Amino acid sequence: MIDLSKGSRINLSKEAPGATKFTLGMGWDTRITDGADFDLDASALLLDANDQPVGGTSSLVFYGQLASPCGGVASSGDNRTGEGDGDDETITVDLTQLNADIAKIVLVVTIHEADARGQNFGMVNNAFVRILKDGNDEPVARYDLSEDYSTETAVIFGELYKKDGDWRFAAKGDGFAGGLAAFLKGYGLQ
Ligand SMILES: [Ca+2]
Ligand SMILES: [Ca+2]
Repeated sequence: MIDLSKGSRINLSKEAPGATKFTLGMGWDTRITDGADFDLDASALLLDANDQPVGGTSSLVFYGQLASPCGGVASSGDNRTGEGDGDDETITVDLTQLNADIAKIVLVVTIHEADARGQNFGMVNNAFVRILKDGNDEPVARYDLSEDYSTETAVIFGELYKKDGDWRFAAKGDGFAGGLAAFLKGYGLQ
């Protein structure tokens, strides 16, 4: 397994030759607060080669739209607590079904109603993203987000992207304020 650090990239076509289906597992643990729900959500934004959303508002795969129109990207659905060590929410990508316009899949994790509940990534521990070749328990690569976040309410965990015909993964760990709404606004979606 390849241990990724912030900013590192791998070529999945080389590290997992022949694989056409990947599971992107994401996990986190939340610090117990005052009993209010603390719900993180993993979403995947589908972009073309010019970083434009593919299919407008249907370009986001998340708990509100569990699969992309092409069927190539799917969400495991909404985990509300983040309890446990394993993947809390997963995104699966089937390259054989993927709309040919999709060249980048951005994985963003946001805190549901973060501002109303006074929650941020400074209260989140053990965040990670791992890439599994379908049918394999041992990940191809894993990225533990080691940065100390504070007031951020959204973090881009990583990106799956196509370059020179190969699918690659970049470990990101970029945090920002404004949650999912701010993230989507950056792509003209809200
Ligand atoms: Ca959730
Ligand atoms: Ca967890």
